[in-house]
Amino acid sequence: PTCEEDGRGALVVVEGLDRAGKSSQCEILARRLQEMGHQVRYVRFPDRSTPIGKLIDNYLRGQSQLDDHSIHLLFSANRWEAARSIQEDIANGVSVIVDRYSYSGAVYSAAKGNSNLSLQWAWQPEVGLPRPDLCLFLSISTEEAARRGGFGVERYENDTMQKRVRELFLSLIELPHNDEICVIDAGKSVGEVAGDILEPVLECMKNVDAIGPLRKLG
Ligand code: ADP
Ligand code: 2DT
Ligand code: MG
Repeated sequence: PTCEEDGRGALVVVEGLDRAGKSSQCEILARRLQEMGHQVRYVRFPDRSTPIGKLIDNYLRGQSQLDDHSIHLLFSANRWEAARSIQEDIANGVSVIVDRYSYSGAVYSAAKGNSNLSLQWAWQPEVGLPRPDLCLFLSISTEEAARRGGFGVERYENDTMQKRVRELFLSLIELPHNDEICVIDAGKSVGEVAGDILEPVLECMKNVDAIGPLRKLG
């Protein structure tokens, strides 16, 4: 038996810097919610399994060079190609936990040193995508994140980029329309962070029917 038989699912996004603990927390959260009897699907962006995702994967691994605008739009297209199935799941009472979404999309592109790509320009392709009911921002300092392991070989995994990304994330969070963002201290232990996340998620899942149908990003 599930608790959502009559209602819709919730769209919950987890955002943050590289090594903030997003993927670990998404897995724990999805498992816990399932154990509680909820229907849950875990989605991550970029989804490297699709044709568009393969182009993104090549780019991130340094196997291809792409114009900054072009790769930016591919990241967005990778969300658009998943939008319908997310909407359908939500309508059918399945909650969808998303590992990175539009905030990463806008912030990483705008953080690139030599691109003239503004945060405002970068946000535009996201307009109209399913709007998260809750966004959990796993907040961690770049120093703390660096202690969790060295940088890998992918693009964006360097100190300058991470510092710019963090600043831009924080500036997005402060925008007045972003009241659905919940800042989580991701510097705590895995178990503590999981506990801090569960509470706002359950609260959100309880309230989605009062919110009404899934909204769109503006
Ligand atoms: P992300 O998906 O945000 O890049 P991961 O969940 O992959 O982060 O975690 C990155 C690394 O940090 C992994 O080695 C993971 O085991 C470790 N880690 C995750 N959360 C914590 C935590 N709260 N404290 C210490 N290490 C953590
Ligand atoms: P993972 O390590 O989480 O797979 O991220 N990125 C991600 C963007 O630049 N734009 C986007 O829209 C998204 C979703 C962040 C891979 C890298 O891709 C970046 C890190
Ligand atoms: Mg991850």
